[in-house]
Amino acid sequence: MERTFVMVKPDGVQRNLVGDIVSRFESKGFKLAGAKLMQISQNLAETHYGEHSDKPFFGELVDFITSGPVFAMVWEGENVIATARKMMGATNPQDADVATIRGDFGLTVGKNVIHGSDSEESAKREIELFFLNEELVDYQKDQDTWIY
Ligand code: RTP
Ligand code: MG
Repeated sequence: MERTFVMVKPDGVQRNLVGDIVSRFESKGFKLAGAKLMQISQNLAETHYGEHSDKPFFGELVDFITSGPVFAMVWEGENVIATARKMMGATNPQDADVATIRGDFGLTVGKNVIHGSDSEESAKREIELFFLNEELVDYQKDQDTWIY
């Protein structure tokens, strides 16, 4: 089954949005495979956002993502990578549809509450970057027979 990396950014943690965000993914039918509250180091931030190292906002992005704890998660389920991105909404919360996470909770692109992997390759890379194998759990949930 497909897995993706999702993280509540420091603004979402400070604004007490972790519970709501976890709840949305649970209610949708996805299964949590791993989760932890953590402080991202400078080095991890620069690696994670490496694709943006040439962008003018790179410094700000690294400062922001290391400015407080994040809530890192791995979610599992059919088509979870694309569906998580849909649930998050557009990068700029001002363009994000209502009923998406960024549409409901964000106002500015610099503080847009949540991150989610944008492709299969990113998901694999980011899960490996943030989680040890033994931090991820493979298990059955009774609800799955009512979802699939
Ligand atoms: P993310 O990686 O955080 O999930 O967001 P994303 O895929 O929707 O957007 P991406 O293009 O990967 O950009 C990464 C993060 O950089 C910040 N950003 N700032 N000031 C700006 O113009 C600007 N553009 C992007 C956003 O916080 C975005 O989430
Ligand atoms: Mg991205």
